[in-house]
Amino acid sequence: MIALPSAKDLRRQARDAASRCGVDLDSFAGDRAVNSPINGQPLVSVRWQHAADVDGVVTRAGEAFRAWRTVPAPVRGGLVRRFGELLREHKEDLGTLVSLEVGKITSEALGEVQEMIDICEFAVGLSRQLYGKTISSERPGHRLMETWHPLGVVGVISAFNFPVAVWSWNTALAVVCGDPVVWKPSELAPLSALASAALLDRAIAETGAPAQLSQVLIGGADLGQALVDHSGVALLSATGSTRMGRSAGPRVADRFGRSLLELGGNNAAIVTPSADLDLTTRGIVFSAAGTAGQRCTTMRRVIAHVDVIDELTDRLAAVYRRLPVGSPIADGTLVGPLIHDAAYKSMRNALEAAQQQGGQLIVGGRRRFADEAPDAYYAEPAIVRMPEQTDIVRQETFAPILYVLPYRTLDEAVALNNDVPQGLSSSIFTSDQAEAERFLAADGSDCGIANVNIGTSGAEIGGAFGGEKETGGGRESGSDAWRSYMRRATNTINFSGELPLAQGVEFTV
Ligand code: UN1
Repeated sequence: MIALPSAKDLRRQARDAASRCGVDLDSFAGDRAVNSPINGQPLVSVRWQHAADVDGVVTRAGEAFRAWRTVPAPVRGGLVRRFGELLREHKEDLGTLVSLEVGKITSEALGEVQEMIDICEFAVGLSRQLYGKTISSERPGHRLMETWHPLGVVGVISAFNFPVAVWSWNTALAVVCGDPVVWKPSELAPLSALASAALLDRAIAETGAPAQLSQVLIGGADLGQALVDHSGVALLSATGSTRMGRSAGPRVADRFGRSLLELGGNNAAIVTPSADLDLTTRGIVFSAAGTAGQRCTTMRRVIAHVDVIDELTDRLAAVYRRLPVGSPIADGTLVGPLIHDAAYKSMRNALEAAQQQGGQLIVGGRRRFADEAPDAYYAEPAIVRMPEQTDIVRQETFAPILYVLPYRTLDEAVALNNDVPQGLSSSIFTSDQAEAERFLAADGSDCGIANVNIGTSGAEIGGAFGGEKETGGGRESGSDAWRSYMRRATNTINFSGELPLAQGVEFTV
């Protein structure tokens, strides 16, 4: 049995939460249903914009850019500070919308909003730290330096699984870097997008920043395509499938735009014989089953030493058997629904393929609550023991399937970790420092994120986030990811009163 609130109650919750954030959903009413994965029923219907609208939106963003780029960066930080305060005030409202629209359990939905608050704090500090270098010149009486300037309009395409946090990583940085943002959220999650954007609009109005600094495009893939191709978009930051990135990346490059891609992951943990299996089990379960396996950082593979693989698999299976699957807004649930029927179908297909390729289904994989909620897709997270890393294991299936593979030597384990097309996140569970260092070394994990004794998901905002190979190479969020949102100028300043040329060149007439 699943205790589901009535469809009417879910609709009321969505409406109330949006309204508290300043969004009157009636003013966006249209013919496109926004379904809740909790019951598979419409929460509300919205109007979609058209590709023809994009040019005007980008042009207005360009106007905002020309005003905003000369505002001092610490003043720009003031806007982000106010936005962060509003996010704190409305954390529960946004969390509710995230749960209703994409099915995240309450704690993870609130965690997503916390990431938004955290990146705002980071960006406010950053607004006084957009440092360039001073470099020694080879010529007397000269100085070299670099200056970082605002880049231009930033287009953000975000995915359903982090419907608001990924936009805020981009937006908080872009705004302090002097750039306006045009956002095309996932068509599956327009409500949390409208609510987040309304809070930013309020901060913009209160601080007197240009109104068109933040704009949202509600609609389908054609809007994203128009952003990809628009020469007025200086940076396109896109999160989604490798297929989407393979199309968008070259098109942005073709017009000499900049892109920041955050695409698929196929993240693994290596478990060595010295690993603390209690901690390892907890770390794996959160990363593999959390968010119903729908994070790009979700752990999809465990590469376990032959001496521990049986015990580890037994421990994982025991925890999986008691994982509470159910309504994401009910107390105690840890695994909510998949986003839609296609996600469930891809899970079923992958499980079938894995078994054809020699895999043994250890636990999970069944659909739950199909009688009470025929249009919602709740699935038991699955564990499949694989004899080797077959084709299906090398693919990213955006669902909670964990493949467990054996290894004998650490070199073999590292090779398996790296032998997938994606390169986002990875971890090693070990108590042996040499093994940990080997995993983190130049010939270790080839991923953008490599962890020790924690899972692959749930990164903090302070580090740069992103990965290599088919993950797309982009870095968002913390560290020096801000540089993608600015252009660098190298300046040579001559205060010598002479004109010596570099490289000893003589050119006197
Ligand atoms: C994503 O799934 O697109 O590290 C982002 C994590 C989160 C972000 C995931 N902080 O799991």
